[in-house]
Amino acid sequence: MRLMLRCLAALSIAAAGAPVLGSPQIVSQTAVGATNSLRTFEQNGARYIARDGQGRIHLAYTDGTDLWYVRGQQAFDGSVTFDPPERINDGGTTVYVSLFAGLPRSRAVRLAVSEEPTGTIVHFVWRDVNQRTRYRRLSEDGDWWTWGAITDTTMSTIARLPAMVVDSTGRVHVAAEQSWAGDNTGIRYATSADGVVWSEWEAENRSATNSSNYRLPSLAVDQQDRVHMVFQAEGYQNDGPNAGATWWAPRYMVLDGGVWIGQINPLGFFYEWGPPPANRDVLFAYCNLAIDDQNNLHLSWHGTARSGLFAKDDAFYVARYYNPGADSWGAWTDLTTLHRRIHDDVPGGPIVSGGEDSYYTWVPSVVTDSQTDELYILMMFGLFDDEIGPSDTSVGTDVGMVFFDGGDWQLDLIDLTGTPTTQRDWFCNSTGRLYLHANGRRYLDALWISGVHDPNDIWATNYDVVCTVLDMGPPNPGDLDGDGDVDLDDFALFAGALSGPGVQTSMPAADLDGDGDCDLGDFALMQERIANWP
Ligand SMILES: [Ca+2]
Ligand SMILES: [Ca+2]
Ligand SMILES: [Ca+2]
Ligand SMILES: [Ca+2]
Repeated sequence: MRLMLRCLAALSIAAAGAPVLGSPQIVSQTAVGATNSLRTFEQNGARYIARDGQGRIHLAYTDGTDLWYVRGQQAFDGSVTFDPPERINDGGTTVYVSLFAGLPRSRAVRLAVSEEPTGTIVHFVWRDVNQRTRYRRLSEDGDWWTWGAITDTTMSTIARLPAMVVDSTGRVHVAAEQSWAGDNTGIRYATSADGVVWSEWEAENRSATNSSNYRLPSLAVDQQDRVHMVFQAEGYQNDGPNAGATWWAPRYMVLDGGVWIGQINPLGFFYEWGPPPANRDVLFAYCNLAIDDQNNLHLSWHGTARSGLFAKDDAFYVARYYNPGADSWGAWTDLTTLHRRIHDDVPGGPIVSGGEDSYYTWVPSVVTDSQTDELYILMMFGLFDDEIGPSDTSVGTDVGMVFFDGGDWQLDLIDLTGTPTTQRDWFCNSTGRLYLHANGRRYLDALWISGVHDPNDIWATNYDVVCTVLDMGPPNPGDLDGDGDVDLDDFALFAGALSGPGVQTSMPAADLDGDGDCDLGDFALMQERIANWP
């Protein structure tokens, strides 16, 4: 009964417009470049944006010809400034561009960041105009950043859509689709200790699972430097036993001691992701794999287990938890539908189970937080098919987020961009981790494409490459001295941070409602935090 009264009191306060602990706030939304393709960040199994150990933001994109690198710095007050773009490729290694559904598909460059004794190294891979998978690094040394030579990963022609991770020794791991005339026969793997000398081999052939194609690899490295990979197996087990069905399943492998070892299908024990019924599709696609600080695996993807219809997608999540004593992982578990569309188009009537809306969702990216048990997943959402063509001029899409607060998933999509609903905001990609700034607040970085399609010129550079930095608030609001509790010692620090309404505080962690200042609204929240501290 007491709990109930407390909840009612909280509701009435909220209704009166009282301040609430801050929800995600956009602190920086910057067009860092321009491109001709909606699909620049389409392979969301790879990362295009990362933070280094000193909090600098590194990102890469293509303008349709060249590949560009941009570095950002975040000041103590949370504001972000970006340096001018630097070209990654040279004249002979411009980006490979194709057409898809009549529109440019220049999805090319990915990056990873590692920390070495001399400083940060930013690693890039891309597929060049000659369909070679190229590598280059940018190395910090004192106050200088030095570009290394462009090297060839020696991956067999044609390896495409590379993903990349770097382990704790600085070794670079790259995986890509092995494609021949659109026929994806396997997954290639290339590795190098120095980014110069490469070796490569076939990680696996599609024959291992009786699949017709292997696609869209995503990589993550664990604390013992084993590399985990998930990719899409199209036509898995010959599509299963039922006529007219098509089955895309995940394939999961681990590189241990230089050998790729096939693992159990992460969705093998979930009925709805098993062999499709006759004349239905079960699609697993565009997966994003992440490993958190406890070595737990997190996997998100979009797919059709709810609709059973191709391209009628929802977004999903599954986890695998690490057991440090046994140095192994338990079963894949916690399957969650990250967003639920009302599928009016499903034979037999719409799938409605509460909390749905009319949006499809695609290409989810996982962000873990080493300070809390929270997870954030960014995705693209919209009302139409994602395979749009040149004449589709009014297709609006947006970038959204759902999150797991440590206890439950908060599944209401939060629209992050604030752009007009007629605008195309496509293929959001995020850093793999929240960044805890020295100012006490956590930041989430995302990269996406935004613009309006020109039906008269498909090659028009009509899209902005947008970097959004979200303020996710302090990990433990009110704990200003960082000793884990919220008490009168913290309150003493808080009193010194009071700035007044609309005035930037000198202690960003004391801005509990996330509006930039430290005023009486934050004071009320601080009182509640202290009063309710267990
Ligand atoms: Ca404290
Ligand atoms: Ca204390
Ligand atoms: Ca205020
Ligand atoms: Ca405030």
